[in-house]
Amino acid sequence: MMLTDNLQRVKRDEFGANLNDKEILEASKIEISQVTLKISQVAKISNPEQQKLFEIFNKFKFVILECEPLPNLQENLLALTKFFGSVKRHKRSDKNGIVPVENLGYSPATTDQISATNQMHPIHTDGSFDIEPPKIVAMQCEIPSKNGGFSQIVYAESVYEYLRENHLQELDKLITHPLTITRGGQTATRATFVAQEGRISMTFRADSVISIAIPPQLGKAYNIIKNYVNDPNNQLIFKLKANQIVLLDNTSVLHGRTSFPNNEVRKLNRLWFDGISEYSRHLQFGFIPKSKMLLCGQN
Ligand SMILES: O=C(O)CCC(=O)C(=O)O
Ligand SMILES: [Fe+2]
Repeated sequence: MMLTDNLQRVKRDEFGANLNDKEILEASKIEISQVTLKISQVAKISNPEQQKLFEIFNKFKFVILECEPLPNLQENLLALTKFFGSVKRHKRSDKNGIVPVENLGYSPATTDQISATNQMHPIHTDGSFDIEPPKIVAMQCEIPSKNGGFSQIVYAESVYEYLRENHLQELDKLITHPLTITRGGQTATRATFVAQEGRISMTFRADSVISIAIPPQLGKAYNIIKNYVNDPNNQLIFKLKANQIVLLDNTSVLHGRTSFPNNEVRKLNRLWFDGISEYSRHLQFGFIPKSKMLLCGQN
C-alpha cells in the first residue's frame, strides 16, 4: 500500500510538468556537472580523460560522458568495450548488443519490456533475472523527450544505510535470504545484498513484468526498499541530453526513469558490459559499508 503512495507521488510529476531541471538539480546532493565528462570521441579519449573517467566512476558510481556529435553516434557507445569489458547481450539486442530504448507502442516487445514503452520505469538494477547481471549499464541518449523521460538514480549504499539505521533485522534478512527473480526463460536466485571481499553489491527489481518469489520473511523488507527507492526525495533526477552516455555501476546504483508523453519521440541506446577489460584494475564495483558489523560470516 505504501508503495502505491510512492508511485503516485512520482506519477504526480507525470511528464515532468512540475519538474524544472534547475530545481531538481538543486534538490539533488550532487551537482550533475561534477559527474559529467566532456570529450570529443570515445575512440580518441586522452590519458587524462581516461583517468578522470575512472575517478568519477569510482567516486560517484556513475558518469555522464558527453561526446561531440558523430555521423554514427553508436560508435561512441561501442568503443566503451575497451574500458568496460565484453558486451553482454539481451534478448532484444541488435547484432552489436545494443538494445533500443524507445516507445514501441503496442507491440509484442512491450508486453514484458517497460523500456519499450513511454511508461515510468520503477527503480531497479538491470539483469536481475540473469545469473551474471551486467556490471556496467551504458545508456546513450539519441533523442531526449521534450517533457518527462527524466533519469533517476538511487545509491544502493543509501538503501543499505537507511535499513541499517531503521530496520536492522530486515537488512539482516536481505543479506541472508535469497529470492528468485524470473523473466521469460531467465531466472536467478540470490540475496538482495551480496558481500564479496568487503564490498557489497545490490540487485533489486519490483514491477509487474517480472515475477519474484519473495519468501514470506522478506515481504516487509522488500516493501521497505520499494518505498525508499521510489521516493523522489531519495533520488538524483536529471535529464540526459543528446550525445550524452550515462555509465552506471549496476552493482552500486539503482536507476529508473519517469514517464513521457505517448506522442513524443525519445530514444536511448542501451549496452551492457561485464566489467572485464585490460582496465579492470581501475574499476571498483560495489560499495564498502560504513559498518562492517553485518558482514560477519560472509566471504
Ligand atoms: O529509459 C530510461 O531512461 C531507462 C531505461 C532502463 O532502465 C532500461 O532500459 O533498463
Ligand atoms: Fe534499466
